[in-house]
Amino acid sequence: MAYNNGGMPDQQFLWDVFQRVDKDRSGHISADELQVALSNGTWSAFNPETIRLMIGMFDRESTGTVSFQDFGALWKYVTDWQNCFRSFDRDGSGNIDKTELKTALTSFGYRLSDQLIEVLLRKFDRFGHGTILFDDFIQCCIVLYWSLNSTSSAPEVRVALDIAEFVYPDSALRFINTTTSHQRH
Ligand SMILES: [Ca+2]
Ligand SMILES: [Ca+2]
Repeated sequence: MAYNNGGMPDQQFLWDVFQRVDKDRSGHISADELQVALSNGTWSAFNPETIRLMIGMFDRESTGTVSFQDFGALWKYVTDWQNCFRSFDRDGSGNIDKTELKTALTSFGYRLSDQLIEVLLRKFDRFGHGTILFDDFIQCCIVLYWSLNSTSSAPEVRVALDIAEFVYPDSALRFINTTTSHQRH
């Protein structure tokens, strides 16, 4: 995941954005509010599963929402993903095809077979176009990251383990254990 370690935007800017996203003025960003605020580049709704994953990451108070205190980190996270997505969308088509996905995952340090790339593409291609949109790309990378960095049995991890089992029957754990070169950039 490409992090540029750029500075945070200033607080006033963030506050303006926060207020626009916080439609009901509750002081917290809910999953629904975040979903409305984000775009995957098409008219289709932003992947609710990606929203859930992101809220969960920045929901330090475990309320199912994100406070202004944590909003800056969330905003930066989304911005970093946008830059990352654009950099891997080599042909500027607004989505990631198989070749672009392979380049992206390789650059993240994942050494995956073409077969597994194909399975990931099918798994996260919500619209059956053979390509992955921005929101699904985030979900794909998060699920992959967690599955390779965790021994927990969270649902997201199970999904990725299922993918591994599909490709490598009887050897999913071996696959997980041997893919150790992944790392954040
Ligand atoms: Ca709200
Ligand atoms: Ca593309």
